[in-house]
Amino acid sequence: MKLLKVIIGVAAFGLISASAESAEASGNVRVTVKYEGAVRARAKLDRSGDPFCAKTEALAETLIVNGDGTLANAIVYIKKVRGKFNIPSESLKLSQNDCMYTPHVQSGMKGQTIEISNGDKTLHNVHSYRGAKKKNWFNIAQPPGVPAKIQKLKKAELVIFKCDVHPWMSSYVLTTKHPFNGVTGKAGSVILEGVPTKAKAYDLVVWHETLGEQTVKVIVEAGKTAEVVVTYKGGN
Ligand SMILES: [Cu+2]
Repeated sequence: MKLLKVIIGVAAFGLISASAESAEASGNVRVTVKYEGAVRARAKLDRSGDPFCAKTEALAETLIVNGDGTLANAIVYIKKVRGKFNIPSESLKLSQNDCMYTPHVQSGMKGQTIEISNGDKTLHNVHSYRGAKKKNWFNIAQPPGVPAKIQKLKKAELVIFKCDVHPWMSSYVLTTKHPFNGVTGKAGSVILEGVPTKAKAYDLVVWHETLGEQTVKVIVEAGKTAEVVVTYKGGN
């Protein structure tokens, strides 16, 4: 009986290592996010309520279209990827400088920590909301000079950070169970590298804070880079 168990154990181990080997084949996905529609100048934020914040000017970040028609601050991620992936030991960083959250949008992995700091000579109040239902999460005051708050991002979800003192301040952090996520910047595209190949197409999600979410299919082939273009249609 004991021997039989050992044999079954070895057979199961053989299966696991075989599937791990096949999972090593991977490819890349390059996602370019475009915006079609009228582009208006970004509004200047009214920050007169706080004398410290009023010293500097800042523009609204709700829609940032690059000069080449691509869209910044869109989160790109693959919905589900099988396998276990290492969680980066480095914290995500969220700073409050000149009364704005920087970065405005970022992505990381479930289980990663985020370090929230205040570099301003004014009080900020970090109020966070998590998941699709925007459930209240932690809410802390950060007066000038306090040490950074380090918080673990325990779930794969979207977290929104707001400031109860300054209503124009907001930041978005999306975490996934794998590392295949990113945020478009000035270049308007993201490369997801080393995505395991799969016989069927992956669901690829693009999210933007005001333009919403789109899901497209992408097939990842070994050693190749799949090119995906996702377009948001804006108003006239
Ligand atoms: Cu604030």
